[in-house]
Amino acid sequence: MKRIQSLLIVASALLAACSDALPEVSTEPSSVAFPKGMLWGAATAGFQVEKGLANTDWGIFAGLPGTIQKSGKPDDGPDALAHIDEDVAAMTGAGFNAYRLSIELARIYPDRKSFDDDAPSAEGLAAYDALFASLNKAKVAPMVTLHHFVWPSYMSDPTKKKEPQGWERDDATQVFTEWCTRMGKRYGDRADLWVTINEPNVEASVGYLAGKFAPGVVDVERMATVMRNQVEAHARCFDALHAADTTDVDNDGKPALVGIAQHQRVYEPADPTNEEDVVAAEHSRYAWNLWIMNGIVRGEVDDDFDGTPEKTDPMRVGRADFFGLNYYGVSRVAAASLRVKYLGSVPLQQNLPTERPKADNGWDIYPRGFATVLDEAAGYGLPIYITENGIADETDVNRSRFVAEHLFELGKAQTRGADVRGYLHWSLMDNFEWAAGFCPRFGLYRVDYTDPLRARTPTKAVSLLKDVAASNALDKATIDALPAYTSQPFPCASF
Ligand code: IFM
Repeated sequence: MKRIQSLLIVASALLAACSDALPEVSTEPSSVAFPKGMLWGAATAGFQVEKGLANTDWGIFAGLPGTIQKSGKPDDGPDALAHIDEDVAAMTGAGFNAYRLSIELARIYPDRKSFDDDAPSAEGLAAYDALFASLNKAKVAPMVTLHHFVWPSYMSDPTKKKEPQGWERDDATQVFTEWCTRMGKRYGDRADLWVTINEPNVEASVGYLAGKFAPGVVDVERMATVMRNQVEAHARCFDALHAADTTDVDNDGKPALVGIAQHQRVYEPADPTNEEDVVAAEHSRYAWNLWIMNGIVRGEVDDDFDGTPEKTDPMRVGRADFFGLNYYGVSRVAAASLRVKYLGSVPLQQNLPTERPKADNGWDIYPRGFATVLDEAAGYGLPIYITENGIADETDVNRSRFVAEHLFELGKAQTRGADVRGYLHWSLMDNFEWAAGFCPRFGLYRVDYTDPLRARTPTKAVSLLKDVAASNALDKATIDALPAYTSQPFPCASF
């Protein structure tokens, strides 16, 4: 059985490699159309765009020597909570009807006592109330993320990394579930779309294996514990939100839709003719793209990541109303590379030896890979929201083509059966890109960090997205008229 699987893998990898080498196929449609009611918008995360979150693990981590490229300080970013109306006007100016944001636990409950007593910060609540009010007034639907990489320092402290942190802690699931209940009750009358955890796979692997994200741990056992606990915490948060949020904001008969935002990549073998590389790439795909979704959709418990679940947990079955898909590109896997328990080989994504153009952080620009992960996601039979897709492009030479080509793949995937309901570009504006500091500029709106007012300027992709959102369609001719990609020297770090 295993042998047949390997042969199939080799065959499909060869086919994929060949199709990559082929010129654009002539059966390409001349245009794609998107479904009525499609959500168009952009995404951000609290810590990346707000100020004043020093009381978090990332606040501490960013102050440690050598953690952030060019020692960037999170507070020097776009200061979004001081620019709410301006940013919401930027959204409506781009024709958007949706915005993905995160609410920071540390802003609402700055210390452990305030959390335990359920004594939220009035200032913290007022800030998010104002954001929701502005969005609701502008008829921009919020999609709310409840955990985007960041814990309050009373839950995770990178200066004490020998102790269990964040999701490793015994009380993490209980704290997170309580957080979900409280936010569902408070903001359920303003939001119907919820993301429990952003990119659990990235938080676990980069924070607990690569050591490049808070809390800066390098330990595969701890990484595996984090992932197991994230699945359980997501399932409990799913139930808590459904119990707490019973207001149907848009009157569609569904008070709350709850999902997770997965960072999906294409995992390709370093050498597609080498069976070991093919098997290693397939295992990476399983560990990073499928393991969590299998856990929360089918209830699979595969604690040793070997691809054969030990059991099914009924309390985790069906805990996703949608698949939140973040797509940026491709990773390569070589069987001979660093081998790690549970994961096998460690995939690489920066400066790959390929002909593909590169973004400023050295990631391959690979719109065809979007088709691969969309088809993979469609296999779960859930509605799909693109919760992130974007490019680091300081000089604004590649973003428009990047957006257009990805949207074209999205349109084609829909005709193959992917039920995509929304596209939220990463990001609305330039922001703090974690360990890479302010180097990568992912913003649709460029932020002038030298300006005390942090002026925002639209990049060229804004008008392109606006046209697509207005017509709910995209012509191939529009893409053909755009300049070809330019690979820049990539000065920015990557995870
Ligand atoms: O900036 C991040 C975001 O926080 C999570 N997804 C990937 C983005 C770009 O690296």
